Amino acid sequence: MNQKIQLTPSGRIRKSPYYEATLRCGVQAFTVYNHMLMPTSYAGPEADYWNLVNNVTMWDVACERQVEISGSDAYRFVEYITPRDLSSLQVGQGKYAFIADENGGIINDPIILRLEEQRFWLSIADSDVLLWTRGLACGLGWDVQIHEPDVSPLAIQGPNNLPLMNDLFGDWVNDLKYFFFKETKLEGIPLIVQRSGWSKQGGFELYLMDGTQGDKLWEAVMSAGKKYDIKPATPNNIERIESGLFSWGNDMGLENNPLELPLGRFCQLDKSAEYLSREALQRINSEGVKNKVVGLVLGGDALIGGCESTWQIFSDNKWCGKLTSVAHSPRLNSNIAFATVSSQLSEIGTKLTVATPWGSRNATVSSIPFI
Ligand code: THG
Repeated sequence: MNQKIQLTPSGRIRKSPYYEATLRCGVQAFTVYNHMLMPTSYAGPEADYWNLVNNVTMWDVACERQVEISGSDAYRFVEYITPRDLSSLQVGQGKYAFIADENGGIINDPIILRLEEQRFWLSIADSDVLLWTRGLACGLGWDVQIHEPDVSPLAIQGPNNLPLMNDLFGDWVNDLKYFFFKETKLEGIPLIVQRSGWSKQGGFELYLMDGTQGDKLWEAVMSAGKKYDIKPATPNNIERIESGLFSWGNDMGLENNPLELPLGRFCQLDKSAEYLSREALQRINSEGVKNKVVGLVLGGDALIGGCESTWQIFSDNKWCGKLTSVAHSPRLNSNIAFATVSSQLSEIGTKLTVATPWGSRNATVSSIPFI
């Protein structure tokens, strides 16, 4: 468990345009996400957490790759892959949506950005959406072109994000509503600026549209951020669990369907556009969902360091699910987690037992978000 391993570099593990900059800033650990190195720690999970929660941070999230869909059937195709109704999605707006297959399985949970009437970006979590959408488009025979553009997001997150954004871009950013975006330039660097980010601390994402200028963008933000004591950081496991943000590949995947998550507002099963997962999801919805993704609070000492793989969950000594993410919340002073459990055990207040690597812990189903 405590043994540190090394990753063998090769062309299959891509480097972000901010890679060199993150090394200069003292990055301590990476994961691999969309076949790209993604920083996961600088000062340590808890110190990074306080920088994010108290101040302002910038994150290399170039691994949130874009899958661009264009062509005369682009809108029809994007509606086809999601149970979310996109009919009100405007040019210049994004929406969070599930991509679901013919069984209702979750392929990914991107933000879908509408760049033109018939041009979209799927800003994806960690799965091979490029390949899946290309295969689907080939089978359908529709007029869509699909590729991965040279786009690399850099996130600015934390309560002091706005004064920094104003210094960088001016006052217009104040009027951007959540998930809306605008194309602009910073010192000649082509960007899309969106009010978004994988935390609930507020902020923006700068989608760099020229990978050769990653270092220049990083330094421009860093030097403007000095005044605000900006710190390099990363998507933070503690904060995102507190905030109820789920991670594809951890808290959900192909074996889950969107109805198992407490995110019903992102599914309109009777939307008018045709979509691939309609039959499966309507059937699951009428038969009843077998499993639910829930929040858990675990008793006992602080569980530091998350889980490397799932932990099993029991009710009356019978297996009933698995814990998929865990952290110790310094603000709540408790151990908080996400888990998938049988629906009949998903009521708030239900008592369960989790088998951790350090022995059994009592757990109680709780509402999400935790904060
Ligand atoms: N930014 C960008 N791309 C991404 C992510 C991101 N791709 C991968 C991953 N993150 C996608 N997952 C999410 C999950 C939740 C949210 C954003 C991306 C999110 N949710 C808000 C919530 O749950 O309250 C708001 C959702 C809404 O109201 O529409 O922000 O972070 N570029």
